[in-house]
Amino acid sequence: MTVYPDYFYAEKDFDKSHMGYKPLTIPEGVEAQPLAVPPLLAPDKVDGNDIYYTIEAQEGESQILPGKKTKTWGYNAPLLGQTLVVKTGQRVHVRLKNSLPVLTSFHWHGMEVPGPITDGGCHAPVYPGEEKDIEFTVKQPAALTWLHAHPCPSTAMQVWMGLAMGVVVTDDNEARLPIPKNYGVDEFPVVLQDRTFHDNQLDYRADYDPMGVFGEVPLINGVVRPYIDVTTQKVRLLFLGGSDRREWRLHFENDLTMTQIGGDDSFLRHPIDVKKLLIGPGERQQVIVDFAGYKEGDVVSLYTDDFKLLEFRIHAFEKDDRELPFNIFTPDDPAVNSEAPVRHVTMDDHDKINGLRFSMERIDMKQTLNSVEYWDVTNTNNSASGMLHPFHIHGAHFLVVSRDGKKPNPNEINVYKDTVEVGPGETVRLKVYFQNAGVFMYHCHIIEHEDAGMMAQIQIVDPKEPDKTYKLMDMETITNAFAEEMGVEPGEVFMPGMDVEDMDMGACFHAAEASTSRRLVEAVTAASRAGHAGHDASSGASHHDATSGASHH
Ligand SMILES: [Cu+2]
Repeated sequence: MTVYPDYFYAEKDFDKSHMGYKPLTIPEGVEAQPLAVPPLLAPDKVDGNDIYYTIEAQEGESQILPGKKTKTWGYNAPLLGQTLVVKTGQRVHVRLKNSLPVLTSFHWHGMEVPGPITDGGCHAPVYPGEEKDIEFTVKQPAALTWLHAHPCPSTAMQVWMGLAMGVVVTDDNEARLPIPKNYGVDEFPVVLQDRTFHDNQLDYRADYDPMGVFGEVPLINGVVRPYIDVTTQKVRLLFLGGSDRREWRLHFENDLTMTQIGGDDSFLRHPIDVKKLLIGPGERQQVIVDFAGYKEGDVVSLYTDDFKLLEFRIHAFEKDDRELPFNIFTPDDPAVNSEAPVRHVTMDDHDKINGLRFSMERIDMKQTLNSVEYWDVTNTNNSASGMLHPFHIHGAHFLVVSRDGKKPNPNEINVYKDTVEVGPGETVRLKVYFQNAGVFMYHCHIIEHEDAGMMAQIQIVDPKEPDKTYKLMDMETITNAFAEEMGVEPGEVFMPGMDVEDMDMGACFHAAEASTSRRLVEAVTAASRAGHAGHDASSGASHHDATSGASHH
């Protein structure tokens, strides 16, 4: 089998080649500890093919560094979340509960569910103290997808606080494959993130950079210096690029080969052997590592660039020489609608799509349900000095057809994806397929870019209901809601880059600052109320009418 020795992207385009890049460090005194494996989320109820869950966004505290605990957010956990496992064909009912002091949303990144409410972008806020019920049928093959907060333009800050969790789809094909699938024993989700700490606390405002925020400390499943105890010959790793800005350039010590078996939304048609793996924000890559050449007591490490990220401590294991079949997945590859023109999407500067910043009430494109179309996605950054922008589409999967008319990377052929890195000056052709109607966002997944407006939306039209319209969120409503929660005037809420006039950049980040704890919110509220004696607290009172589907007080 061919072994691919490189990252498939030009070194000049790597994040480390750019201004503002921050290398990783391990703070003094941090001991190695086992990789945290998020527990599996237990269902509330199972009724035949219907399964019921509750997901609660909550505040908590986490022992990340020695000394003071860090105030963090998570789903049914103080930080990140529990892992939700669903099966293809299942009808999934989820009660979304917001116990945070601010509004949030629950976005199913990689799940092909209807938009815009179930999808959980900015049109589907769940207000503090509220619950909202959604349901969907799992219509896709086995893969690691994820749930994260997406209340634009506060997505980056909420993800920074910890709101991200794995959503694993399983199916019969996966069950048949001779691959490790004993969760937490030989199969591990690996959520790759980075954070900066200020006196052990997160402070998004202090670290903000509109070009994308780098954290200085690695956080792998919430652990700074993790190791895995290897008790089987083969280990399966489900990597998730969960950082706001940082790319992960993974490779093993001693050039140990990784067999890549999956991408964002499916297995690959054929496994491939790689020495190096670049994972951009939002992307997922799935590999099997074979430790046959190691013995009890050995330690072998996974690096990003020259930084040691994760240790594998080898224990005694039984031989496992099961071979993967040549074909591990058969992607559907339906014909492209020949009547549809090729769509052209440009990613411009660090804050625009097709020359425009995001507007919540503007539909930028329409596509017919179940129609497969070509999208040519161009990164218009200067090819000498621009950056990779990870392009993501909600509620869809795509096949990567070509890069500048040439063959795509070997690990993005014949695999379903929803996020793809596009190099400066490069055009990537995608075959895009939506199997649910609604309004869906597409955007750069450098989260600061998306919050700044590098985002647009498409309406997927069911020919059976050609005139259907959707109630969309608007800037005034969401601004008033944030302002009310923070106890500040609407004009003082920072909405980066969106279609809002007269916003004072200097007054930004009340959101980031105030949201770090309820106490702080209360303090800010009290201070603000004292400072604005005439403030009318009812100014945001109409926000609960903004979307259908929200439960009521
Ligand atoms: Cu970008």
